[in-house]
Amino acid sequence: MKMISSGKRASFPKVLAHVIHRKLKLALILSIYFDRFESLEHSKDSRSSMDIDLALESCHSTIEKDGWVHIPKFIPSHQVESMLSEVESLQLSGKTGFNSFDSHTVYQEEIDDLLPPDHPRNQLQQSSKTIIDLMELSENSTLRSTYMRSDILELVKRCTGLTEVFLSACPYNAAYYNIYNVGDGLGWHFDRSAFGVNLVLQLPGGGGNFDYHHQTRYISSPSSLHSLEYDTIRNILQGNLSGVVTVDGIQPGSLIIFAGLQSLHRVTTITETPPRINAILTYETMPGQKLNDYSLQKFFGRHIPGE
Ligand SMILES: O=C(O)CCC(=O)C(=O)O
Ligand SMILES: [Fe+2]
Repeated sequence: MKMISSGKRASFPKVLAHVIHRKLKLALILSIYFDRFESLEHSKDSRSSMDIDLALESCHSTIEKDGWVHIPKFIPSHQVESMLSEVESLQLSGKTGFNSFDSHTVYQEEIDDLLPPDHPRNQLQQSSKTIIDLMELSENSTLRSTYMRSDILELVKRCTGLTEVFLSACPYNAAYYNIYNVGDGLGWHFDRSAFGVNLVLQLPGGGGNFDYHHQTRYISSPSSLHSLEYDTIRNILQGNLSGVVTVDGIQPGSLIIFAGLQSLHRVTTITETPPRINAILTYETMPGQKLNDYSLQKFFGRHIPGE
């Protein structure tokens, strides 16, 4: 994790060595977990299960402390390749996705007419990117099957500490490819789901940092808005990045789980090719939850009739 601002940092080589060792161990255990979860469940290999339990507990405490966890090398490279080929063949077949170039509030809600345009509730962020959504994916899509994997659901549940995790009921944003070309980026925003799950597939040639401000607000539902966080948001939108971290060390195959509903985050502008490509998996805390129409229209170019 890289502090953007002048935050405190432990810089002792020993601490660093310890952290690196812990991270590598975590990555190893969890990448094994990804491939062997089903068989472990059946074989009850107690030693490996114990290692996995420890790794998951460690992810959980990292999320509690920082609001996000980065699991390097989570997806094996053949699966990364398979998803990148899927993107390429979708594009070749004309399913090039929806290119958005739009402004939005950080809440991903309509403007509040009772407040001025420069109020943090209303201030607009400019974003652009391309989304190839779930509806575009074939029945045997690698992303679709990855999204449905019970081991990933279980992983998300245990890392976040949620009692239950459900697949999204949205036919578009449940799982999608996010493609950022040069000049694209995603402005500061809160997500509409409690946790974002991001599979990194391709790094951009330059830019495209994932910046994150932990626990900008404390809320229980996506549309609760209250004044407590306004000062913090105003500061961040004015460029005062105190408390903002850039998630570093990301590589193709990384998995990042983050509390995007509570925490302001953004993707900085991509400055060099190749494009930044990732897959977003949307899991919800309640059955039947869907993305709101505001975000669907802006980022997916979709609308669910009657909503
Ligand atoms: O692309 C990313 O790294 C983050 C995407 C994100 O925050 C979103 O889609 O809401
Ligand atoms: Fe987000």
